[in-house]
Amino acid sequence: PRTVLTYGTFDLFHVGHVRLLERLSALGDRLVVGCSSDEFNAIKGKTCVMPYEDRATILRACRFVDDVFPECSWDQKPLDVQRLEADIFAMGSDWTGKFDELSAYCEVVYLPRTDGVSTTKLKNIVVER
Ligand code: C2G
Repeated sequence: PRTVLTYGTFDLFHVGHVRLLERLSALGDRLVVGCSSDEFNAIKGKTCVMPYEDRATILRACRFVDDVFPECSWDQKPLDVQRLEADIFAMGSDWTGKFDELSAYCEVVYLPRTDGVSTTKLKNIVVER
């Protein structure tokens, strides 16, 4: 099956994530997501509201996602592409150009981000008591 591979933290799962995963799933028959582990997020300098298990469970519940595995380092992508026999590696446009070296293994695609929504924005919404 034509396999699409992407990675991300997917904290506070929101419509920007859904719209990306929806478009990615339309590029092939199977969409596999490398979900950043809590330890890797610390390396990325990101603090998450939700722990890995919750973020992975939510991703698995998404109709567009076929499988989820942990992303633990920056340099596991070539191995993942080969292990999963991915045909396409794709990310949102904030990553444009950053993973072009993967074109040695598969197609590399960057899709436009969804403006106006982000985990950071959601985190900063103060809930009035
Ligand atoms: N995204 C989007 N629109 C938004 C927010 C995010 O399309 N409004 C996309 C991002 O471009 C990314 C994916 O959703 O492709 C996941 O976003 P994050 O959870 O912020 O992922 P990130 O921390 O960028 O991790 O090795 C790659 C990293 O793990 C990517």
